[in-house]
Amino acid sequence: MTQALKGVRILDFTHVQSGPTCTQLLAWFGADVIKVERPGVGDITRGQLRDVPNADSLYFTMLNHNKRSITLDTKNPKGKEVLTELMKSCDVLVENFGPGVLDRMGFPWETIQTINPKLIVASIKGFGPGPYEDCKVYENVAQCTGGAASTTGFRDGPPLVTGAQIGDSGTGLHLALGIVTALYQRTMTGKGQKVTAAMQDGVLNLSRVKLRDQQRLAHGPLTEYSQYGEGVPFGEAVPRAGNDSGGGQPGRILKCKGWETDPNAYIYFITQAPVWEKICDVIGEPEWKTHPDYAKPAARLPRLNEIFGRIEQWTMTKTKFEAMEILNRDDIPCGPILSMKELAEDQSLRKTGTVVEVEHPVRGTYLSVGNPIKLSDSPTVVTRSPLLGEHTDEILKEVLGFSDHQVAEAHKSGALDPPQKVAAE
Ligand code: CAO
Repeated sequence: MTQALKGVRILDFTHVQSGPTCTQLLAWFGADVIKVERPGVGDITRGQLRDVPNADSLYFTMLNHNKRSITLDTKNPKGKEVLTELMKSCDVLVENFGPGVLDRMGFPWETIQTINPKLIVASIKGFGPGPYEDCKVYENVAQCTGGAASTTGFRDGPPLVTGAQIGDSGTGLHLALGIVTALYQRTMTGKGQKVTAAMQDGVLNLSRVKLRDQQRLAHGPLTEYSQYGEGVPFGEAVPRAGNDSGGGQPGRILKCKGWETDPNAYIYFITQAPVWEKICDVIGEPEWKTHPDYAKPAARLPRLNEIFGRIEQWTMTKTKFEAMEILNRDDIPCGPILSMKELAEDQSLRKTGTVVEVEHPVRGTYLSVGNPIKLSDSPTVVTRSPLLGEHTDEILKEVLGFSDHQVAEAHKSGALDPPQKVAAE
């Protein structure tokens, strides 16, 4: 079976997390992704948060599967020449350099268009045009400037960032969609175009429901927020809502059996209106089905703390998995708080390829998140990340048609490292 993006070649100029997540997805869908790295150094994440001496870090390996690596000093004249040839041979250039880097390298959009008018140039920056466009940005800066941090956490605590990398991986996902869309449009226009995704914009897009609530505030209190039931007045901006549900069905994180010693013995419980009567039966409050204070969703809103307190009395008598099983028999939406340890050991995620074991010649076997997007006609096989410059000669010969002599000349110029030999595979 062939893969969806087979035949598409990506010039991958990305580093750290946001860009690499995008190109990794494209590689998983079958694109030939050529990662261009600085000689001697490579992507900075290769050496960050190292757990095994001299091995590429998990940070790097988990973001760069299914790619090939070429080292190239793009500030060296020979390096620029090779880069120009690569631009001619690729369909998409993806980059997430700091603002202005590509221009300073000598490759502004106008120049790239003359090199290859069909090339799609896809970029991630921290901000779009505006006061902050020249700023460098990392994950948490994006979470803070995109509206996520101000709406995450508890009302009486500081803003919080989330462990989910919505600024980096979230924007990578946005960019990947932009790229395949531009590829589709190119099939009709024959032309490349610029695709940009700003991390602030990506985070704001994912925080969309909070901008919804910002506007609802003008028309009255946000009745599904617990502070409404607590009689705490709302201010001018959307407050932090703890674990309140962001949707129309109130929900909370509740303690389960063992919470005193297990930091993850909790369950998310949603009091979905269509199953309210079943909830009343399960928790042992059948009279709430008809009681005017509890029977209808609107009546329950000012009493959410009391209601969830009562439900929690029940969840505390069950483990999170027992509660999940009992509640799902009645179609009551809920979800146990799963630790990373539990997810790593989850056999169903292994079966679907969402969690995969990967072999690496230097670090051995490690776990990774595989492709979370499943295409029935384009299966993903996760292969290990490349060593720094592992495919330099292969790419020069196979993609650019260099002879052995030309490859030797390129190495002499100092623009590239000799390719790394894979020790034992
Ligand atoms: N050969 C020669 N030089 C190279 C090179 C290569 N192969 N690859 C990169 N460089 C050079 C660039 O030309 C640049 O040089 P100048 O500053 O002289 O123009 C230099 O490396 C630094 O590039 P950078 O600004 O992208 O890297 P940084 O480490 O200083 O900043 C980051 C990193 C992530 C803050 C910045 O790239 C950025 O803001 N990117 C956009 C937003 C983004 O994606 N952030 C998420 C990162 S993940 O949390």
